[in-house]
Amino acid sequence: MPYTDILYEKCDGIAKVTINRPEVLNAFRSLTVREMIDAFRDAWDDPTIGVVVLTGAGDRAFCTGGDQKDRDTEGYTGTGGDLEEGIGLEIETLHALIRGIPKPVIAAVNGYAIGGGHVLHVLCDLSIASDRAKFGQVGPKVGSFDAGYGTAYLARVIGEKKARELWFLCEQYTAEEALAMGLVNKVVPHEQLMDEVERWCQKILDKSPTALKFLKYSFNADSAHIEGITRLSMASLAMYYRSEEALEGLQAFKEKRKPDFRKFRRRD
Ligand code: S0N
Repeated sequence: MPYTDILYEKCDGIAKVTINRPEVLNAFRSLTVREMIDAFRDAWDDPTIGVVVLTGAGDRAFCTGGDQKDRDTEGYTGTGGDLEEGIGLEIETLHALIRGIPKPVIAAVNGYAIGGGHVLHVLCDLSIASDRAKFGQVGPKVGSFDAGYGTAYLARVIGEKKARELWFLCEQYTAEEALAMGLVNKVVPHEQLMDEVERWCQKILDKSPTALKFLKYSFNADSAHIEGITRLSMASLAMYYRSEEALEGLQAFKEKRKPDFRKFRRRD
């Protein structure tokens, strides 16, 4: 499959998926997600591949989540986004693949990991960050949320208090702060990121693939119920996107202004 929105390379046991939309800080649209799904399925099927690396093109961003310029009251509507139900992105399938692929997935976080992009790195088995990387969730600022893996699994990784802080305050955290809260495995100088990731890949490639597969399944088993929460979350997100409140967040982002959510506060 020729790709438009991603780069996909395979070399010496390593499959590398690069989100290639630097003009929007590697935000993903429907087509991007479909291409990532295709690449992850290929890496799953290919017996020569032992580890997958996920990263973003350019110097500024890993991924900044859903492309807000491709979103309207029906959800995400960009190229390839003709899903009849849901938010217009096959994001649940992508999340399930990153978790399910029986090989370690390493996020090489080369810049902003924000919103749905932050969720992607959280779902990867390991995260190695450039010292320039920035982390955060922005959903409540832009009229969106991921109340599945984005909340429940994040809380497993960094604890309930920090996870709630990330979502309720929508602030950005440095790579060092991310390391301190257990959100990433290692921070390295920006220029050394891909060399360090390569070293981690080689160490993994030397190990028993079957042992790694069963270990990954075993780690996943304890949080497997979150898949059900994710379904609820995406279904409610599709309904929320149709609300005036969500639209205010979206419009404010597009108009580069502060959203006015105060008028939406209700008794329930
Ligand atoms: C990343 C931020 C903080 C960077 O700010 P900075 O450095 O000031 O750069 P900008 O000038 O803002 O950005 C450069 C250009 O890139 C565009 N751009 C950046 N991010 C996006 C994006 N996500 N969609 C579309 N365009 C984007 C800018 O507009 C700018 O373009 P020009 O030069 O033309 O003005 C800052 O950019 C920022 O805050 N970005 C928005 C991030 C965002 O809103 N992400 C989506 C967040 N959504 C959620 O959290 C929802 C939950 C979720 O996880 C999810 C679940 C399922 C499905 C989808 C999502 C999802 O992510 O929406």
